[in-house]
Amino acid sequence: MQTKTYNTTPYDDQKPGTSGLRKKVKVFQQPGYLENFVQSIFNSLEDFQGKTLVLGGDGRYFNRQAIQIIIKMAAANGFGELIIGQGGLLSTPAASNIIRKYQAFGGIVLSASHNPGGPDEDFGIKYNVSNGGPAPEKFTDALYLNTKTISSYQIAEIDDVDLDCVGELNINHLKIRIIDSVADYAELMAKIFDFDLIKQSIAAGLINLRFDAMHAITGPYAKQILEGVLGAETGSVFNAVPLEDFGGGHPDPNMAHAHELTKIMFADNAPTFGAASDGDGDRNMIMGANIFVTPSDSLAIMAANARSIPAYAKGISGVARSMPTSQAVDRVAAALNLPCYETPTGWKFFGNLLDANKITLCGEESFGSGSNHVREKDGLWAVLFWLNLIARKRQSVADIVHEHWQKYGRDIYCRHDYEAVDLDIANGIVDHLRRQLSRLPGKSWGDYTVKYADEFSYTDPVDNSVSANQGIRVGFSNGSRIVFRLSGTGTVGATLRIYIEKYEKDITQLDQDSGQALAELVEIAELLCEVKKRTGRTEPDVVT
Ligand code: G16
Repeated sequence: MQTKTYNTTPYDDQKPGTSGLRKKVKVFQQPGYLENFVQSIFNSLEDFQGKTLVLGGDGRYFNRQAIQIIIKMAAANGFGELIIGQGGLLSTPAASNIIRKYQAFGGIVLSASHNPGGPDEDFGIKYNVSNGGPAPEKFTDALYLNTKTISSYQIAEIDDVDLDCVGELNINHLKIRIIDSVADYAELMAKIFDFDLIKQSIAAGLINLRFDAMHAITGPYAKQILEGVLGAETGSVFNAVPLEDFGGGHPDPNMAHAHELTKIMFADNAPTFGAASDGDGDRNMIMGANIFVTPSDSLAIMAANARSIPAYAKGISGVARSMPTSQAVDRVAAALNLPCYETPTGWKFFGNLLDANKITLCGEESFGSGSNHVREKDGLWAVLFWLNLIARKRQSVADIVHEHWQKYGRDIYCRHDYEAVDLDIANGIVDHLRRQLSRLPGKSWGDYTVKYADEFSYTDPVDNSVSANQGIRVGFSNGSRIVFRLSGTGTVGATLRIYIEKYEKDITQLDQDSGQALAELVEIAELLCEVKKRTGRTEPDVVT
């Protein structure tokens, strides 16, 4: 195989964010832009020659072109085998499973997750290591350094590969395997959950479900598992065909973007269970008839009931949540005497804890939850967890949630996002918050007295690496919290996220409207950060 070396010059904007590099498609289409980043990944790796690389993406616009380029670069750089999802498609959790199952050296996942797709929208790329999880910061820091000094990249002069036919192809020393995107993942799910029980509950009408695949990658996975294997009625999975532009929507499973599902679940005679997943299949939203389960509550409920699920029947070793996720799971951990870890935002921070078996379950407020079965969050896994739980408990989603609140209290929660904020203004807000930290403890507004105010820093208990500046926390003496941080996944300006949480343990107050319950804290948040004053905006772009 002939390979060719191309000279290049660095781009200065290739610093990976919370989950890889996410930019507008047009940025990725600049000459050498994708190639520079991919070569920088390879330049940051050692001893991969002759080994296996997994490759797949969420099918968004530019997925196929990017895959053909990466195949040629992986070939030129000396990988021995490429495992690629049919059509270039692999959900993020499925890619993680394939890396683990076939003991690959690593994988490249192409996705901008819940961000919109299309020629004028977003694309993304990240590298996952041999445990199947996103590369840790040590690697992404080295990768970024490589992007700043890169001077050439290598391409093999081979034809485009037919991505649509499952099978094998050998090109000199390189084996290329195109695999069924769903089969290995479906097999894994059948090992974790009690599929017979779920199937019986669906057949008996105890579970009547709707799943919104949002025209994204989970469509084929959910069709095969929920309808094909578990017998949900045909059409239960809707928006099931993955489209390059997700049908023009944001493939983000929350009530703001999954409005079709939300309408169905809040109608009279709503189905008993509703769920949605995102662009690359790692996020989930859980709903019951006339109820939305916050991701933080979902994690806590999973932890409290893990023994109901075959794979976790012997108990779980511990739990973790990202710092801005509500403290609901902490209460479960305390009651069950389990270790509970608070990590920075980003699934990569759970990897070491899972590998060291310090935790079995983990999750984030950003609609993500998962377990030690892969090293990514997993949307359909969460859906199957809930279905298995409903089938075991023979209770509605609302009853499961209320029973949980009665036992542990309720962490009333919401997140306000201010998107595409001018970078200088956003940095000004963070600086303004930072300057107040030392003066805040002891300060009161109504019932809220600040107990602590700090900037979150995390020391990984496994490798002792330190991640500083991970968001600002203001904690109150009554257990409430306000957290501020800038998103690491946006592609335009800065996104300010404000996370607001109030703990309610009075059982007569558990059903309060969250908007009303959190109104005072929302006002305090504005007094602290001045986002409305500094941006001239009157409300957040998205409330979840
Ligand atoms: C990614 C990360 C998550 C993180 C989320 C939001 O998810 O994997 O760990 O919680 O981004 O991050 P940020 O608040 O920085 O925007 P995904 O689903 O976008 O890959």
